[in-house]
Amino acid sequence: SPAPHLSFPFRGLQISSFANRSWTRTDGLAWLGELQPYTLRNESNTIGFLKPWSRGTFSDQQWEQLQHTFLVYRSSFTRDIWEFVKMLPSDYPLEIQVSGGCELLPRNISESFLRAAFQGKDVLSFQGMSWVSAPDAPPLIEEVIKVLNQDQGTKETVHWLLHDICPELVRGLLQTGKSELEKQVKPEAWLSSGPSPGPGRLLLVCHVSGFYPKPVRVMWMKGEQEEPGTRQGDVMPNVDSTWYLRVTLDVAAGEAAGLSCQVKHSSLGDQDIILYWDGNHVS
Ligand code: ELG
Repeated sequence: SPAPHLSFPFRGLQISSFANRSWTRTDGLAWLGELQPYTLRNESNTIGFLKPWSRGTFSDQQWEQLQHTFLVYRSSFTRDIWEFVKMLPSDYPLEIQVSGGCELLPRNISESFLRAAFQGKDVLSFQGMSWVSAPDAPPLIEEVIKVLNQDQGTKETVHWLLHDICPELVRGLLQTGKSELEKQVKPEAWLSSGPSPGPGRLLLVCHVSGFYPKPVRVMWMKGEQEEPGTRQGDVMPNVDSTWYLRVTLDVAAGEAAGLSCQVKHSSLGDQDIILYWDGNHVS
């Protein structure tokens, strides 16, 4: 079965939309592995704790300080962009996405990153102690970088957030959120037939739903052999932070009997789910 998660990357995301000279909004959210502990909506001046364990091991006073840092940043960032727009040839609407975070690695090491995209393309990142432009960023980004690199105070704050706060936050969340992060929820599986792919052909559908965590392996089998025509859909979210997947196989109607769908998931241990196509699934 796929191995259970051992590492939980933390990533904070910022989405800023500038529709025109006066309309803008910035939303923030953060993920730890597959779970979302925080939100910071444009309409709100407080970080929303979405999980009972979101506080981690930080004190109320530390949270007040962090929240203050993000609120100052949000308004400064908006002001900055309005200034930068005057330097750039670009016109509204503008979309800026910033993502940053960290991951704890073995031996007490942690790895951090921060990067930003402009109109959907990477433009800059923070490396060590300074801002650098992305490989094929438009030349004018260099002007933005120059301005950003002159602000020593901000660079120190970014470094502090990435290399001190982030790993410490994650260490706390791994303790307070342990049982939810490491939970194992078994999938249910069922078979159906899909729209016929053509005359004399059947579309066999194997549905797998309700599992956590996300890694799963679902195969159509003939005996011990994987059917090469197996097509995996995308893993889709259910509303309860479990996952759903469908896997299909296009076969000649006469060859469906004896095929089975096999599901491997960490919650099942070695007890794979195996469902046999018995011809009663035709809709
Ligand atoms: N500095 C106030 O990123 C992603 C988390 C970053 C947190 C940075 C927090 C620091 C901050 O808010 C703003 O700085 C003044 O006050 C500070 C103390 O509160 C210090 O004393 C500092 O020295 C002083 O200057 C500062 O205004 C800063 O510029 C805010 C935005 C910085 C920033 N910009 C950014 C821009 C990030 C990603 C992408 C872009 C541009 C993308 C390209 C657009 C065309």
